[in-house]
Amino acid sequence: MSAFLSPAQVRQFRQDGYLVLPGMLSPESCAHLRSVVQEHLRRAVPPLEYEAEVGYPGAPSSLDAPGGRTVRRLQGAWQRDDALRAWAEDPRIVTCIEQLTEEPVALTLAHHNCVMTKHPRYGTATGWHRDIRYWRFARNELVTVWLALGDEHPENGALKVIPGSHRFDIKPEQLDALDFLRPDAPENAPLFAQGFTPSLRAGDALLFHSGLFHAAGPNLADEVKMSVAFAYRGRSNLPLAGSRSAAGGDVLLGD
Ligand SMILES: O=C(O)CCC(=O)C(=O)O
Repeated sequence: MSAFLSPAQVRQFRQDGYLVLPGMLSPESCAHLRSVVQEHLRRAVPPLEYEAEVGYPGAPSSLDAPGGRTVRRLQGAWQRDDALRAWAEDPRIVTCIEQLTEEPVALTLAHHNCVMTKHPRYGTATGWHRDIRYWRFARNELVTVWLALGDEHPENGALKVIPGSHRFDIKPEQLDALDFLRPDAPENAPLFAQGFTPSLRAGDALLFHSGLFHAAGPNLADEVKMSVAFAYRGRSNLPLAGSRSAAGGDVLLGD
């Protein structure tokens, strides 16, 4: 198996549950992807998910309310555009995921597979959660690759992570009905205190484990924040039959 990550980076991912890979895309490639995203937003190319549909606290109450058509996700990113597909299948990313899963890999089309667009004003915060909460696979061992198309920082709603939290045992009472860490549970206060915002510049990729707790704030800046998110699994980590994870299909990579 070829290598892109150093042994130290693989150890760091196993320990912390995330890893930043700086400069994975050139400024020109990022600018091209941003222009693709802007054009798809302008033409409202489906499939789209709106803030009103996600329904997080502070979201517009309906599609017809002020800000109701604020796009949260351009879904079907792999199917949407050649440049997005090329990024999803980038041989460097495939090699990284092979190293982390220690086997050949597949891209899951059911989850993420989107461009997250966090808009000023109507783009809402996301509570602390593990992506695996609504994914159904044999093992909690998927890896999300989050590509920043612009700089991400706390002011524009960058992702925060709790390092090492993919290894934490969490009691049911620490979670709400949607499996977010409850803000009011006393046991969660020390976890929130460990929250950390990895610094991401345009073209950097953040890899994180499907069991890592992460969250994000609202966008208090002036420009839309755009991030591409794809999720990968080792090929032996199959989606459970009959689940939404299985229904979305996947793409075998690295052949
Ligand atoms: O950008 C955000 O608000 C966080 C998105 C996220 O964590 C998710 O959709 O799983």
